[in-house]
Amino acid sequence: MNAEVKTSYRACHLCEAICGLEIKTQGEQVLSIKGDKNDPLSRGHICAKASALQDFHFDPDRLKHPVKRVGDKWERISWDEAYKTVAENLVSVQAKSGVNAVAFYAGNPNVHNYGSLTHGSILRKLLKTKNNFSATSLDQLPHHLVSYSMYGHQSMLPIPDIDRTQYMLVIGANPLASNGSIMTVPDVTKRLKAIQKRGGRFVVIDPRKTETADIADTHHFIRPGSDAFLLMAMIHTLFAENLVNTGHLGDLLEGLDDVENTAVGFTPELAEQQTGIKAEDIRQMARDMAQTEGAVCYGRMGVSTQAFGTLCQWAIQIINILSNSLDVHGGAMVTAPAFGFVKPGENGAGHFARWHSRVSAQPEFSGEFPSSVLAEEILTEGEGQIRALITMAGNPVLSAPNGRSMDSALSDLDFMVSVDLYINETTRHANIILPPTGALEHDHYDLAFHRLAVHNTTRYNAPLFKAQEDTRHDWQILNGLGQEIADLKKVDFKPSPSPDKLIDMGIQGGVYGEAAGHELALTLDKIKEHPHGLDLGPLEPSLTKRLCTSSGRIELMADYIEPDITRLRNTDAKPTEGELLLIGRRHVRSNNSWMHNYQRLVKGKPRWQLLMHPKDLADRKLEDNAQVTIQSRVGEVSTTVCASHDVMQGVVSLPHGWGHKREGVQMNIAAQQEGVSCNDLTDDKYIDEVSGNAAFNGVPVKIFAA
Ligand SMILES: Nc1nc2c(c(=O)[nH]1)N[C@H]1C(S)=C(S)[C@@H](COP(=O)(O)OP(=O)(O)OC[C@H]3O[C@@H](n4cnc5c(=O)[nH]c(N)nc54)[C@H](O)[C@@H]3O)O[C@H]1N2
Ligand SMILES: Nc1nc2c(c(=O)[nH]1)N[C@H]1C(S)=C(S)[C@@H](COP(=O)(O)OP(=O)(O)OC[C@H]3O[C@@H](n4cnc5c(=O)[nH]c(N)nc54)[C@H](O)[C@@H]3O)O[C@H]1N2
Ligand code: SF4
Ligand SMILES: [Mo]
Repeated sequence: MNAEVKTSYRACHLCEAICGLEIKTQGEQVLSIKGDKNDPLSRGHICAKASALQDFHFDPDRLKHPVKRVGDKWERISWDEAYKTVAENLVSVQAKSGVNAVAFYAGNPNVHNYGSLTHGSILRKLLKTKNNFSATSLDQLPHHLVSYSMYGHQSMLPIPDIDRTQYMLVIGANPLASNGSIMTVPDVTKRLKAIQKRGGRFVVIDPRKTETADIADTHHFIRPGSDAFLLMAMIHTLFAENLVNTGHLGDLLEGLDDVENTAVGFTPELAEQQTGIKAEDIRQMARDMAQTEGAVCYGRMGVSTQAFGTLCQWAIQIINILSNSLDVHGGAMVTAPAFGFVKPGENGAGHFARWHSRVSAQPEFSGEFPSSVLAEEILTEGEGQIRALITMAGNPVLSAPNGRSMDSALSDLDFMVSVDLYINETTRHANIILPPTGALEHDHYDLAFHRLAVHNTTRYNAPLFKAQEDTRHDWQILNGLGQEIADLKKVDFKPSPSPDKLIDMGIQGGVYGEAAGHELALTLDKIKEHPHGLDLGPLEPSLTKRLCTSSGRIELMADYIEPDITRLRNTDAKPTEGELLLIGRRHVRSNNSWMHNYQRLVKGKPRWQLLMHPKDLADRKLEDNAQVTIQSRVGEVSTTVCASHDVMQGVVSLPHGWGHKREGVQMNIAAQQEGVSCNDLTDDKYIDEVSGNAAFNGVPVKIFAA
């Protein structure tokens, strides 16, 4: 007899858009995956990756049980043996070489997995190492640092009110491919087009004419890494043309005069030389920001992962503040989530530069060092050298700058354990891999992205399938390892309750809970009664009541701003003769380094080539489709070049996350894909000098026939 057809609703966890899905199953079979039309946030939208959730679930390459590396073979071992071996090795490395000899690297999918978030601190608390790293410093660290300095909390991140804005300036983001970031915005195409339909405009600043730029009212090419000149020139214009209007924030601003001083000399004419955008266009963007009611400036990866990443994110906040675009409808506002509502006294505000890394003295942020120094901390001998590593849901060999040095660093360790689903470029170096269950086998509540969404909603996602026998969820692995380490160290340990219990407490104690006197009196059980999610209303101004700074004011000028302004004044963003500037690229059918093992997503036209302007090809006497060698300070790779008018002259674009053809990678389909790793070229010494965040964009390279 055939099993019954079952319809389930859950959010997709693959990217920040958290689209609601309607999934039909019959027994163990997936019949269809569609958009959930009744999800109040995503309204039925999905992308091509949603269907691949089933490929991931059924992938024969996905690990289900712990494995141990013996020579170049992997052997299945029991969970007990795995926990024991891992704990013994970590504890003995610390006993021999000090607590900091064990390092921890947490990758991006942790943020998409609530059990990893609720239980993530278990190992850190027990191991007490200062060598913590994560994908944050390959990405959005400047956003957190700026929010921490200005608003007093690293998670006080103003989000564009895309559904009400009349003018949106998008800098270094390509939401049509990424589906939005630090702006949870499913169905972004419709929402951007809606701006135009209601008579508004949106403008894109990007060295490539992206999918997003294609539908924008205006697109300006910009020389990679030069955005700080553009943004400072906009600030300059706002003051020079008397356009500053700080609205209801006026009384709360600390250091406004100093901001004006920083902008002295950053004329639109200087910015034109540096960025390639006409001075008059720069002035007009400043005027549009100031003169449009409900305007917002939004900048993401492209401006965060560059040499002035922090200064750019700071300047974006300043532009919003000066143009009456912060904490107003149509501008940028902070969200009101059911869990993790940021307010004074809230945990995890952050701290910065309290200590520094051993080898190159990079600052910690909230207890983490920038991942750009992980390899050197392993490879450089001396007291405090890292000898053992835990990776959890991360692939730094493909995702960190100078991936080849990361690769050799990992093979140099005394011990490595990975909590991961695959044997990939990074985890092949592990001694033990502990695989968690897949997303469809556990429940989920989105801890991170309701907090960053353009509209307040909440939803609980039940598991679709029962976890297979003898498998463990990420949070159970963390509890299991924690217990074993605690036993060896002879310290007290109480396993953390399941994530749903922790979330329920947070929701009940949150702003929609009974404790706060809210009429909804939300509990997790009440949220469960709404399988499509629950609408909690649009974003509303609230920042003034929620500032977490000790002064209770908006601190416009952190200590690090002035020195960085001086650095900018002494910078020339133009490349030297013969060099091109390398940038990255995302595609909607890919997701960082780990979704190339599903035929459905990799089929069709290859998407890993180097894009280059025809004029730059001609200058080098190269043909379209030729095999070229790309050389940077740290390495070289050879790949196919594709002529494209969509990249600015002087710029080349290569996506990250490829380069799977390496010995020992056990991802069958991925390993058949051509394409090299962009991070074999990016430079671990090329960083945002304030935060240490990786500067993936604007890396100088030379290109010639292979
Ligand atoms: N399909 C897909 N979706 C994803 C991901 C993925 O890999 N694939 N990754 C997810 C993750 S982890 C993140 S963080 C988000 C990122 O989300 P986004 O920030 O939207 O990411 P990108 O598509 O990389 O957009 C960055 C843009 O900046 C441009 N750029 C490069 N250099 C510069 C510069 O110097 N100045 C300016 N102004 N622009 C520049 C690039 O050309 C690119 O179009 O996407 C998430 N969503
Ligand atoms: N050149 C260049 N480099 C970049 C970027 C760029 O734009 N250009 N983007 C950067 C950005 S924004 C980011 S966020 C980083 C990402 O960097 P990383 O987080 O290091 O890399 P991912 O590719 O996301 O690797 C995810 C890993 O998690 C595993 N995984 C997936 N789901 C789960 C799960 O539920 N549990 C566990 N335990 N493991 C899981 C996968 O198998 C894979 O090994 O890359 C950065 N690197
Ligand atoms: S846009 Fe993101 S969340 Fe939505 S279906 Fe695609 S991968 Fe999933
Ligand atoms: Mo990211």
